[in-house]
Amino acid sequence: MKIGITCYPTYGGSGAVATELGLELAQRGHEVHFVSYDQPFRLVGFRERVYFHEVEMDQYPLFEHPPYSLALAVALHEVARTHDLDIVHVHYAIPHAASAWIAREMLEGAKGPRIVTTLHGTDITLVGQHPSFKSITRFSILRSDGLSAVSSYLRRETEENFDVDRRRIEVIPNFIDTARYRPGLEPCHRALLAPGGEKILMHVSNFRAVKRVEDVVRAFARVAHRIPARLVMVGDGPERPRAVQRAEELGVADQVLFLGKHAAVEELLSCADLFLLPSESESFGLAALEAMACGVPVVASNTGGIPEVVTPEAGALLPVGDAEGMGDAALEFLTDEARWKRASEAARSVAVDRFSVERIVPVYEDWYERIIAGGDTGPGDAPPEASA
Ligand code: GMT
Repeated sequence: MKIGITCYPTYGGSGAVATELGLELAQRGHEVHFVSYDQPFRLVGFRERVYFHEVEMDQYPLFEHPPYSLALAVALHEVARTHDLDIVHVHYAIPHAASAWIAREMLEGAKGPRIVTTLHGTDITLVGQHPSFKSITRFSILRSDGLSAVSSYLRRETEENFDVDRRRIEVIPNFIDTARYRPGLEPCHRALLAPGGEKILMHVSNFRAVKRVEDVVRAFARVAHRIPARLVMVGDGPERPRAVQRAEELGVADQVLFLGKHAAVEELLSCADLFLLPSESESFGLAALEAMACGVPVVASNTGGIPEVVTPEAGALLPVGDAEGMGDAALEFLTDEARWKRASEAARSVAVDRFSVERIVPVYEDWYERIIAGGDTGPGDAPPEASA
């Protein structure tokens, strides 16, 4: 198959999943064309059958906001036409699903690629519900030939908020390369991160408000006041200054390391003792799955799709905002070696048994094949239902 993939190239779960999927599909013999405004952050090095097409955008003084959606539509149209794509898979609906739809319309009757959209999270739960985006989000996802959501929770949200028939939405969970993300990876940076042999708590995110990074620090402080511990914060974003300030207020600043963005997070995760994900909302929680694959127990918020990933054996789920409860739960794992070991093994098993590349990528291939076999009468050709 010839597959076009569009995603956000920046530090974030949807771009990570899209890139890993593309690379894995290429390894399985498909030709994969990434189309985005920048090289996705996990797309590094040369790979056979993998191409990257940068979306060209001219700056013009009239544009306060350059019309990226249109430039992306042109790029997708061009790549679909010149490479005769079978399928275009867009990750995160806004604006990618609309751009893909325009690109296919531009083929003007010529047989175009099928379009599939994977819903990842805030495209449905937050941004997509804003009045300035809601109708176009609904229109464009209904025009997709296939729709997938990364969790059952997200499918329910889409059904309820966008009035989309749930039978139109496949739940295809995110996946993980369990050979790359594994416990005991070498080189392990434990001695550098915690030179005094302290326990290592870790958080990886894009530090947006939804991640509640101050709660990460509050939970950590609860632990650090009881046992020798270090908090390693990986990633960057608008809430970082608040997290720094909170660490100072709680008297733990010396024990918190802000490492900034890292593409190879597995090198860090595999030397963590506990992962914290106290998000306000999370449709899946890919970062938690990455930690679990490395055998790291997770303490997280009991919200959204997180319970579909973090099982009670692999960690602990607490109400959103209960940072003290999260700190106490973390302490229970970190002060009881047998309990920690059971949770670590359970976390790894969940990742391997339910979310491995080997298990999930063939599900995507089957899905593409079914959609392509559906010919010209896919649901994307049906007129969208009345606006929500
Ligand atoms: O939806 C977002 O906020 C962005 C997106 C991203 O690119 O990081 O995150 C979502 O997609 C990830 C991959 O499927 C999920 O693991 C995250 O849970 C989800 N984020 C939210 O739902 C807040």
